[in-house]
Amino acid sequence: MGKTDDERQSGGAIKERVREQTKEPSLYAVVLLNDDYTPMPFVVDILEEIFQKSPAEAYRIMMQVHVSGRGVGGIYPWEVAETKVDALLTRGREAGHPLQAIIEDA
Ligand code: TYC
Repeated sequence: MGKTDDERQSGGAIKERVREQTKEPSLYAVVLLNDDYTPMPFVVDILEEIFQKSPAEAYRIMMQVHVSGRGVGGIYPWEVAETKVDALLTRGREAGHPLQAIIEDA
């Protein structure tokens, strides 16, 4: 059996193709949306607990959402972003708040 181009170029080991196929995962932004009813401290708690923000950063993001209508909670691979949104929606629903978030291309 003859050697392939990859085998010749890498001294017998087929390594090159593995690196060519490796890709960074696509990233997605979890965007919190404003509403008139969810209490500010509740949103700050969500940002600290689900999005691992410091208290100061959580307050800053919450106020950005309150003033401008939207703000980014974090940027993640798709499945992580979905899990964060699920957790946020569940926490909001259980507390009786209409808090919403969407996923966008980062
Ligand atoms: N606008 C809300 C209020 O005045 C606070 C709020 C902030 C709600 C951020 C949602 O994602 C949100 N109580």
